[in-house]
Amino acid sequence: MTTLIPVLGDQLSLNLSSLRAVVPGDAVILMMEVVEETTYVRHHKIKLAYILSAMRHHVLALEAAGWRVDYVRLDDPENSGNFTGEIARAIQRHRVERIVVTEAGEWRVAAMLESWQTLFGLPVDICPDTRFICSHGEFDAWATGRRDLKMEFFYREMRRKTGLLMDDGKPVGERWNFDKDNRKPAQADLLMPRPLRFKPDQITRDVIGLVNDRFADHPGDLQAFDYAVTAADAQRQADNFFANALPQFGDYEDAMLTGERFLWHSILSPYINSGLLDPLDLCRRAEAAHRSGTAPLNSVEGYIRQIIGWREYMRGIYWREGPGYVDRNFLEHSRTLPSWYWNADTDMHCLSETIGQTLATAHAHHIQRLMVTGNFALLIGADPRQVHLWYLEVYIDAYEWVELPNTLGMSQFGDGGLLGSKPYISSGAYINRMSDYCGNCRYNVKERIGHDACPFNALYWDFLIRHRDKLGGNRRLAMPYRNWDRQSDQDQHATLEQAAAFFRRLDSEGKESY
Ligand code: FAD
Ligand code: DLZ
Ligand code: SF4
Repeated sequence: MTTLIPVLGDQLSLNLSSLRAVVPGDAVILMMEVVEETTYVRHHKIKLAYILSAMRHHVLALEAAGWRVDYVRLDDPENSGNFTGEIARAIQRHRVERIVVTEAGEWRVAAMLESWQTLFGLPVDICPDTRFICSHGEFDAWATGRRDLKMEFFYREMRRKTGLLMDDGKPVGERWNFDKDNRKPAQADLLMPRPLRFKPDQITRDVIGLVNDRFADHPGDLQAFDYAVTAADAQRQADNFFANALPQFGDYEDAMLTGERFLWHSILSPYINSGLLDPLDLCRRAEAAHRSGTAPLNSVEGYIRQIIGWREYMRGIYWREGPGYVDRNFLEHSRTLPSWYWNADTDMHCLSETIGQTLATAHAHHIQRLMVTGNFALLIGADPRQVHLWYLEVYIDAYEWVELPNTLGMSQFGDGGLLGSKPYISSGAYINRMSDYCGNCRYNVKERIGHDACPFNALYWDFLIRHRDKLGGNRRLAMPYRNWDRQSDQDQHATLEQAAAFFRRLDSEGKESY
């Protein structure tokens, strides 16, 4: 009799709670490539190749650690196509007496795990996912009874809990948050750090062939696939980040540059989210870099805040808000996302850069996701569910627990302000301040009206006016509404007419130009 341990594609850690609950000799690990997971959205080809190759490499790591692994490939003719079907088949192959599994990362799969005990008549132990710092219970205890679920207060709890950047119970540098220091625009620089590139080995090449064959209609292509697919290579990527980029991570965290995809970001989210890297370990390394004098506090605090603050907070919100969160649509938006979100064919340079690099690499950094593609989708009133599915599809690090609250909550204001006290919208001025995109654009960022005017400018005001009933009382928007009210009737009319012309064109031809 044996224990079956299903290990899902985002659980690629030797330290997984389910593995710690069982002795290797008594158990068989089941890993499953299944069509339901590969197609619940049209995942970017790079995301598919990354996950499947990392899963195949993880078998080798598990076996080296003494585990017996039963691995089901996508092209196995008997493959049932989903997790539950594969558990049923594995129960036939092995004399299974119980199942031990680490909890799933999203509601859809959690429901499957919950069904197994009744379905198979076997005990099923679902272990908490200890790769996260904050358990569901702790998050609920923190959130319950609070009127304001601001991330900042949660983050301070996590600093206290982990002891990261704390001295005698006080934050290092006597401030919790150095975000104000982290808003510098960047200049192209030959000495800019670059992520390491990993040449695909035979396992990855096989997976690339499989993905090209079976998922030809998914976005992206695999010619330049260079992500790490093992824990050891992911660690090398982390070493490279700490040695070369962390010191300036903070200063240029919000900056964007044409042709520069990575700047001083870590590009480690795919590895953290799938289990190849441990988030707390990365934070301790960042702290050590500060304490040894190799990285300044604004960078290190900023980096740690993203992980023990934003990342943990997003997960807490996802599970607390329940499976109905995905249906929220506070602003009642319903416009179809323009088709050029899938081919970057737009004259707006900020969008063509961000979408172009997303299609090429399955990555864009936070401000590109929030203030370019997210901002534009919000300004045009795109259906938040469609926007969510786009982000889930195109980014290599996208799993619903982290993508949905970021997209629907933070970026699209779909939850009406649970996550942010006001919508993340801006005119072209913000993009111009934080990037060099506007200098390379066919539109003029300083203009609001006319053939060459930057579309973001009129759309920004149109959004505020369209939603005045819902947003007019928001204290953080009082200034823009005052500024609008000071404008002449003629200017207001011209602005709204400019936006209306934009929408007519967008809706009839899918193109944005006037
Ligand atoms: P860095 O800039 O180097 O940041 C360090 C780490 O902090 C990241 O590796 C990541 O683990 C964490 N982090 C930073 N910001 C966030 C955040 N807002 N939420 C959660 N973790 C964060 N991140 C995902 O991991 N998966 C997603 O599907 C995802 N979807 C997003 C959708 C939208 C609309 C927005 C605005 C942001 C989204 N993010 C998502 C957050 C962020 O954009 C990515 O984590 C980041 O760009 C990953 O690149 P990096 O590893 O270089 O991050
Ligand atoms: C995202 C993904 C993909 C594309 N394929 C698989 C797969 O074939 N097998 C697998 O175990 N996991 C895959 N995953 C990750 C799962 O979707 C992920 O584990 C769940 O989203 C967790 O809830
Ligand atoms: Fe984007 Fe407007 Fe700047 Fe063009 S001018 S890059 S559309 S913000």
